[in-house]
Amino acid sequence: GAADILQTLRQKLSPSGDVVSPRGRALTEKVFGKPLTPTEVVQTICRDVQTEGTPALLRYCHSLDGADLDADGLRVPADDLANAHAQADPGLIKTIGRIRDNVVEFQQAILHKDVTITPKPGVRLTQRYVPLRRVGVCVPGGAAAYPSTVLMTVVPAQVAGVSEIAVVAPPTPFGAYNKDMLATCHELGVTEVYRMGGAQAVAAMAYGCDCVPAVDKIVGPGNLFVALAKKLVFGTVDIDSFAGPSEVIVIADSTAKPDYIAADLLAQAEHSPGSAILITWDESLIESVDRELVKQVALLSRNELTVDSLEAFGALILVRDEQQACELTDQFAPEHLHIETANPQDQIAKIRNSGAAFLGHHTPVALGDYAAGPSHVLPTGGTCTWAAGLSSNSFLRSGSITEFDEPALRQIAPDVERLAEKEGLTAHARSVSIRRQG
Ligand code: HSO
Ligand code: ZN
Repeated sequence: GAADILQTLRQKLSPSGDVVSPRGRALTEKVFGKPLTPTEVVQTICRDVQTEGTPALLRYCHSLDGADLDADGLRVPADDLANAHAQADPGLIKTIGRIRDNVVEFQQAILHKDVTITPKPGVRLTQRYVPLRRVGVCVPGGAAAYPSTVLMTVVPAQVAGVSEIAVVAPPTPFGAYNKDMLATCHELGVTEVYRMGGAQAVAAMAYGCDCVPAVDKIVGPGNLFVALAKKLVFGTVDIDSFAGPSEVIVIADSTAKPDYIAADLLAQAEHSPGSAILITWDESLIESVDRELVKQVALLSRNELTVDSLEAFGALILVRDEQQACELTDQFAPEHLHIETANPQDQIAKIRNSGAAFLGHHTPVALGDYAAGPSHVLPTGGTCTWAAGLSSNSFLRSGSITEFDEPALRQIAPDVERLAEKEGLTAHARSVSIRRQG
C-alpha cells in the first residue's frame, strides 16, 4: 500500500554512515590503506586535522580531492574574487542583487527581537539575541555549482549581524573554481573563501588551524562526508541540520496540470540524488503524469542522472482521499511540500511536518530554491519533525537578563529559600536571606 511505499523510500533516503559506494571503497582503500566505512573515514580525518592542523588538511585536500595546494593556496585571493565579479555576466550580478533584496526583506522581518517583560513591580526580565561572531558556510561543488546556496546561507547570516563569514567549497570546477560562485561571494561582500571541501574542511573550521580560524557554527549542505563530519564536530561548534538527499512531496488534485506536476518532480529528481513523490486521489493523474515524465525527461540537460534518481527515489502514489494524502505526508515529513490543489490552505492546515511548503499552481519549489526569501537549506530525511530550516535566527543565540529591586527580592525570597533548603543547598538559601536581614 501507499504507506509501505513511503516507508521504504524514507529508509532509502535516510543517510547512513555505513553504506559505501564502489568508488568510495576504492578511494578509501587507496588513501587509508584499508577499507573504512564513511563514519570511520570521517573520524580519522577529523582527528588528524584536529591534532596535526594544516599539514593534515593539505594532505587530505590532495589525497581525496586531488588538489595540489600549499598553505597559501587554500584561500582564494582577493583578486580572484574581484576578477570573477568583474568578468561575470552583468545580468547575473543584477539577479543576485535582486534576490539578495528578497532574502534580506524576509529574513529581517522574521529576525527575533529582544523581549522584556515586567511581570511584577521591581522585576525586569529580558530575552536578548546576540549574533554569532564567526560562522563557516559549506558550499557544495561536486555535481553542480551552487551560487544560490551562497545566497541562501550568507545573506541570512549577514541579516543576523554575523561579523565574520568564511565560505568553503571543494577545489573543483563546480566548487571553489566556479566563477559564478566566486562572483556571488564578492557581490555579497564575502572576502574569506577557501578551496577545501569534505570532512577536512569541516574539521578545519571546527577546530581551527594556522590557515583557518575556528568558527562558532558550520552551516550548509554537502555530501555524506560533510554531513557526518558536521555531526561529529557538533558540540565543539554548532551546526545546522543533518542534510541528506533533497526531497519533495507533491500533493495534487484534478485541478493540477500533469505537465506542471511532471516538471516539478523532475526538478527535484535533477538534484540526483533527489526524491520526487506525487500523492493524489485522482486516478487519472497517475497515468497522465507518468506520460509527461517520459516526455519531459528527454529534454533535460542532466537527463540520465535524473532518470536514475527518479527510478531509485521516485513514486506516483494513489491514495483514497485528501485525508489520507495529508496523513501520509505528515508521516513522511518531507523537506519540500508542494500542494497543487484547488484550495491548498485546506491541506496545509492538516499537515504539520514539512521543511518548507509551497502552495498553489503558481508556486514551484524552484522559487524557493532561488529567489523567494526563505532559505533553501532545509531539514531532510524526515528530520523536519524536530529541525527547522536555516534562517537569520539560526545565526543568533539567546541569553536572558534578570533584574530585581529590593522589595521584589523580599517578596520572592521565601520561595527561593524553601526550595534551596529542600535541595540541601544552604549557601543558595543564605545568598537570598542575607539580603533581607535589614
Ligand atoms: N532544492 C535544493 C536547493 C537548490 N536547488 C539549489 C537548486 N539549487 C535544496 O533545498
Ligand atoms: Zn532544488
